[in-house]
Amino acid sequence: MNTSPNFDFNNDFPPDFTWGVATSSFQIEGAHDADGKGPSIWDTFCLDPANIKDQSDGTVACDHYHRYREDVGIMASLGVDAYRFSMAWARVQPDGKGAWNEAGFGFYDRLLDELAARKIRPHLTLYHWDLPQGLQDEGGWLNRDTAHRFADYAHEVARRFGDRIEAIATHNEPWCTANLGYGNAQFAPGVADLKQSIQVSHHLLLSHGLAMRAMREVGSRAKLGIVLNQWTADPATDSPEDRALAEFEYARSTAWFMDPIFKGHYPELALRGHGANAPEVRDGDFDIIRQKIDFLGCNYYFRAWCSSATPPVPAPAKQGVTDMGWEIYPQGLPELLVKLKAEYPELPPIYITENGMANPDKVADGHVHDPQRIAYVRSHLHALKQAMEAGVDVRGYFLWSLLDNFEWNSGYSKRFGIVHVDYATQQRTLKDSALWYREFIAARARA
Ligand code: IFM
Repeated sequence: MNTSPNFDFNNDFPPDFTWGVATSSFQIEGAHDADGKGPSIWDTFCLDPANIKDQSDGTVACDHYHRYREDVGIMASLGVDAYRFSMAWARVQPDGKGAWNEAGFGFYDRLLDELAARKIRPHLTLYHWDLPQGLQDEGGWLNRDTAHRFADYAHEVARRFGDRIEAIATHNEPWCTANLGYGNAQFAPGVADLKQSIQVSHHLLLSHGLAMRAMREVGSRAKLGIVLNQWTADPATDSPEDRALAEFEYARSTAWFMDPIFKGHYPELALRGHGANAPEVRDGDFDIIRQKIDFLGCNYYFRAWCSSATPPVPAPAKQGVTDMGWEIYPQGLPELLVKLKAEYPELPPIYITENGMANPDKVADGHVHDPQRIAYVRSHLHALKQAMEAGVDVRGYFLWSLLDNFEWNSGYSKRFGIVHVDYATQQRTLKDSALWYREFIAARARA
């Protein structure tokens, strides 16, 4: 596949295809204690400088809480149809249970008004990793009760805003919450315990099902679903060991979250592999988890490359790696989507809710030249088109991310935005990729 920024590629996606950009609350909002907001586990995690590569935190981030009008204006100038963002639970319910914070809801109310005024359709994620610290103090996601608190929160948000939002996702990438938050301590709350991480994944899925039920009760017009980070897993060699590793990797990641939602059980291979670390599942849990969803959000960045050798055989990375060190592998996207379609007959319409790359971008003479990102996005859109031509029902694409932002344990050292942010001045500069995306959207096929 040609990945040069200039290879010929027209926007001949369906005319009603949704083009968007994505962000999340903790990564851009800042205003960490404004207007009654409670602390989240990421506020706490950042207090230990050893946790974040550049010792930074989210107290100011992109100051989007105060600059949301400017940021929505940028989106409007790009011509996007939709904006995917998340709500900071601790902003609207400081302790994660009990009293609601009207001032916190006020921010999202104003943001929704601004989006409506610009005709940008909101896609909300309820949970993008910033659990209220108050709930963490009671055991966080390891405590089954947190799933019920999440359902209360989902119900309240749907009741207040459901008719003004196009789509609500319960979770963003629960794999990360479980595996990075509880498996290897790279993310908040910083626990490294395999058994706990697997139990947490079950509580996250349970909370998804409970929240779906709670939001359905409200009966708002928002479409309801979940956002998963997903990948295929390729063996590095043909050896039985590498093949077994790849099968297990797929089962314990992509299938681990898909099977309960669409089949009502965990994948057998992963359960066997987890052995004594398998989660405690109560009677009726899978009935709760297996709710019909209106859409699946798929975040795609890379494939898993599975090598049992020491040292491991590196991924071929024929198209290079991003600034995160992630292999650029657009072909994995259609491979993944076609596989999902074959494996899950009840698969609902899909949105690519995240895709993009980190790049060491710099402003020079008021410009940011990021041909690598343009090539990345183009090649992934080209690949996405192949999946659609193969019959996968994909309705939209959200570029990660609108703005450079707080990249979790990498702090501000990694830039994913199509808009550059100078953190000292909060100056926003459209990168070449933003200008390209604007032209690409504008050239969409007319009906
Ligand atoms: O920045 C993250 C985002 O919060 C979740 N998906 C992956 C992105 C890049 O790492």
